[in-house]
Amino acid sequence: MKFIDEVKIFVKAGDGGKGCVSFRREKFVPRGGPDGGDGGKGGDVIVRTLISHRTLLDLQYRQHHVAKHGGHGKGSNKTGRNSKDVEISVPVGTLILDADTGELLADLTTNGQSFVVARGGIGGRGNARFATSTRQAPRYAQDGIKGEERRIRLELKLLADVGIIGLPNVGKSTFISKVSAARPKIADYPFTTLVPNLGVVKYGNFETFVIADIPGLIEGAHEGMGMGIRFLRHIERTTVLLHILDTSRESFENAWHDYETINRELAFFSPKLIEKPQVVAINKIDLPLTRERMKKAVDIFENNGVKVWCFSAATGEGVQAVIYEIAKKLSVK
Ligand SMILES: Nc1nc2c(ncn2[C@@H]2O[C@H](COP(=O)(O)OP(=O)(O)OP(=O)(O)O)[C@@H](O)[C@H]2O)c(=O)[nH]1
Ligand SMILES: [Mg+2]
Repeated sequence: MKFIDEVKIFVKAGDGGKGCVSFRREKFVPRGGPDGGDGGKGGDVIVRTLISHRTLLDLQYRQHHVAKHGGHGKGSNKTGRNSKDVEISVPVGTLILDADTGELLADLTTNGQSFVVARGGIGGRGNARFATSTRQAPRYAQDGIKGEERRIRLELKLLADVGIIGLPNVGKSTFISKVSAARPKIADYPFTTLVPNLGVVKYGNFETFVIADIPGLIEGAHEGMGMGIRFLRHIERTTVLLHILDTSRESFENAWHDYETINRELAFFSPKLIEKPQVVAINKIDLPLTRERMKKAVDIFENNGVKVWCFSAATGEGVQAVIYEIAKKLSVK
């Protein structure tokens, strides 16, 4: 399924129905009073989160959402019908912004949460409402109020507790598939992951947490290199980052250099991202080459005051310790 995390749509609520001008006509009653009913309310356009929705893809194909007008009032004091609301389903974690001003209108973070993006107009009053003792036969009624319309931008920012960062091919997706039920594509080439994946981790007595696997970052990502840095918005709401390193790759020189490259790209995206606590870990220690380079890499980090874990997502060695460290950091947040 295609993953779309930003769309612009046009929404228009229904206008209120017109009030009616009418007079009672009854047999044997020579002059009936006013009996024009009120117009009905136009439908609202409402955005609502639905847990089963994972992307904003549907909305890319349907960009106009228009609710029906309220029914007009009728004689015999009949009120026009209220029109149904139009509901737009979005994933949990969707932000609603005014597309023209950029103003944030709502941030929908729980399932079933809703926000009215365009309010339907109320119906006009019929002439029956305007009768007074001195004016017993009013010949006027109100028009309905116009429904609101606006252009909105919907932006999805996934909700996860932990974000996995690192260069391409370091084993981010392998890690999430090891510790959760998520089954992202894994392959021995860079940029296998093109869209974020979420996985739920249950570890020991710790509370369940959600982990997000995102595409790999490379130097210059902030200038659009590789996959760029746009998808980093999906780890903006995390509490902890798992920073995975791979010392086995062909072009490997220095783990510290790799670590700083990624952190620079995070900083370019947002200062908030770089301030998040990181669990730093070297993957693929099942490979003899990694084992050989491990000691030196760990030393460099320790000399710089950064603790580093070592694990193998393939065999599972050391994975528990990494999860434990993440869970600990999450529980002190
Ligand atoms: N030997 C070994 N190989 C691993 C380990 N973890 C991952 N790999 C391999 O490394 C390659 C890349 O793994 P992925 O999980 O796709 O890496 P990624 O970081 O998600 O890569 P991108 O999505 O491209 O950024 C695959 O061929 C994996 O099988 C490990 O612990 N040991
Ligand atoms: Mg991947």
